[in-house]
Amino acid sequence: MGISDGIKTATIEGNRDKTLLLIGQALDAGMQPGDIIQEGLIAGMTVVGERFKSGEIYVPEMLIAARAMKAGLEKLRPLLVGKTVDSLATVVLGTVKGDLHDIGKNLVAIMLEGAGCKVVDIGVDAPPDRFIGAIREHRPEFVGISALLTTTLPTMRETIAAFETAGIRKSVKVLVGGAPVTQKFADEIGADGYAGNAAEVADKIRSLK
Ligand code: B1M
Repeated sequence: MGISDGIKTATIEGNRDKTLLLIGQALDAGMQPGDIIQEGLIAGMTVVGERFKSGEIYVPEMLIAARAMKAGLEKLRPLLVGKTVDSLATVVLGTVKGDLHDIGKNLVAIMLEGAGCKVVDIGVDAPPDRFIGAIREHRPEFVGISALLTTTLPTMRETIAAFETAGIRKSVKVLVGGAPVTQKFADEIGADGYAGNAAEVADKIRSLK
């Protein structure tokens, strides 16, 4: 079994210590952090999602796997972020109200910091008012909204509508993303941009600046 398969299996099992140990070994062997995330951690989470969907595992197992993945991401964070200057843009980033998934958002934050953005992370289950407060306080050029549930997609629309009502919509560019989000949906709700994965978000920001 290859080392990325080992990381994938350790993530599926929710074995935090083994995930961290194998990530260390993968780095020592010269594997790139981005490949470790893609072929190990995300590959593992994909299997976890499939098993949950088929009723093979339940929420607690999903949580334990998420904990292993988060620990792995934190270990890799310094290598991905590096010593960049916050010069590309300021981005307020959060997961929409009603949605507790934050691994994808955290990965977006890491990739944005790595690309030289200042990220203001407002966390999960973020109501429109929390976004609006952060926009007023930090004056970002961009706002990133993440959603992982089909049931929280309408809330993404409501969040953008709340920016209009608060009179701040024109002061920021809104980017949306997350597994159920599509370019078509982003267009429908009046977002300025959509990114399919964490790596694409920085490209989107560069193209919209
Ligand atoms: Co949840 N969950 N979950 N879950 N969970 C999913 C999303 C699900 C697809 C599983 C499944 O059924 N196959 C399903 C949603 C189905 C749907 O709506 N269509 C689901 C469900 C149903 C639920 C609950 C309702 C379960 C329940 O309680 N019965 C519940 C909801 C809780 C809530 O939010 N209110 C729930 C809870 C949980 C846990 C708390 C146990 C845990 C989250 C832990 C955490 O995040 N701290 C969890 C997990 C771990 C998952 C899966 C297995 C993994 C998610 C993940 O972290 N993936 C997930 C199945 C899956 O995705 N395979 C599932 C890895 C991550 C890197 O990918 O988040 O997609 P992702 O992020 C990507 C892109 O989407 C994109 O970039 C990232 C990386 O490239 N991206 C952006 C994300 N945000 C972006 C923003 C951008 C741009 C790109 O711009 C701003």
